Amino acid sequence: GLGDWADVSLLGIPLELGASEAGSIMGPAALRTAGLPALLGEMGYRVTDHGDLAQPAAVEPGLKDADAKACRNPGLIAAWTRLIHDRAYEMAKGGGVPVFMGGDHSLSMGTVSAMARHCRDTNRELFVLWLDAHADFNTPATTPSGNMHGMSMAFACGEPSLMPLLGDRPFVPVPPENVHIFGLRSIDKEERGAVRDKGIQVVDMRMIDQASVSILLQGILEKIEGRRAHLHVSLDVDFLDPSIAPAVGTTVPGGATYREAHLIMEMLHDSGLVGSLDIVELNPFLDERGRSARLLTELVTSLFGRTIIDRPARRIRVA
Ligand code: 5AB
Ligand code: MN
Ligand code: MN
Ligand code: MN
Repeated sequence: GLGDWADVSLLGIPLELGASEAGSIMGPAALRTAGLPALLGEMGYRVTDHGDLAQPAAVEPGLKDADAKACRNPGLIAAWTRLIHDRAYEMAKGGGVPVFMGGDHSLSMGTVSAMARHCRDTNRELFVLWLDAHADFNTPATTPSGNMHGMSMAFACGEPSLMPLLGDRPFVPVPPENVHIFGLRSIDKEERGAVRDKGIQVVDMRMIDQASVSILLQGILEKIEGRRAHLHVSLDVDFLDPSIAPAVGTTVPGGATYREAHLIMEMLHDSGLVGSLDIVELNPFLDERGRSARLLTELVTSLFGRTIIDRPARRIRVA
């Protein structure tokens, strides 16, 4: 986990083809402008910035005709998914903590499948914390929009109709019971049924209001602690309340507050369980003077152990 790992590998993934609103192609540049690599370096991490992936040429996605028609940009998303998977898998093998700077959330098809494959190689259990207003559990058959950033969690859990996107790479699904969606407040009718039937773990905003992020996240971390586990955190900007993070094309009111978001990152750091991170859906074209990019950068520094005052790196028990 993060506690022991002094190396951080950054990769920019300027991808916006999975969303309908253009602009998240600029996400990696905004995170660099906000100082993410430099701040991690100042904190004492050895940071390797692998730069940005270059847009690949479209491939034959291998989906059934009706499914390909229901999706936007399937040939390009398939090409990106394979490229991202290959790079993410190499980064995981190289050691250190990979941080993927998006880019829209369809990039997680590549990153999560790569972490699952790496975990199988290294005999670890993969857990995923999906910090998002949405479940991203649509399929080509259920999508209301055709946007593939709304399908990435379904893909990672092994949705058969989406499997061909990975081409000839070995596909390792994430067990749905290891997936924790946190912050949910917008879900489509058929996603709701799929999430329930698969046994995906969900903390919705109403639970957060009633029980607090602290108690709910602690419950998740306690389930993972003490196992040979790798926790992949996928942070969608729309998890945050739009008043603090306006730079996202899919805002939903009633998101996490500034302190809730920091507390989550601080607790994740103290857990020592985090092995990789996606920062997705940042759309700098919609930002206000860089404030969302700056907030995300701050949140990442909290995840990497920045504290308000010096404190021993351990969990503060609540109950
Ligand atoms: B995001 C919606 N469920 O499928 C769909 O931002 C929204 O990565 C998906 O969470 C939002 O189009 C995808 C309506
Ligand atoms: Mn998402
Ligand atoms: Mn979302
Ligand atoms: Mn979004």
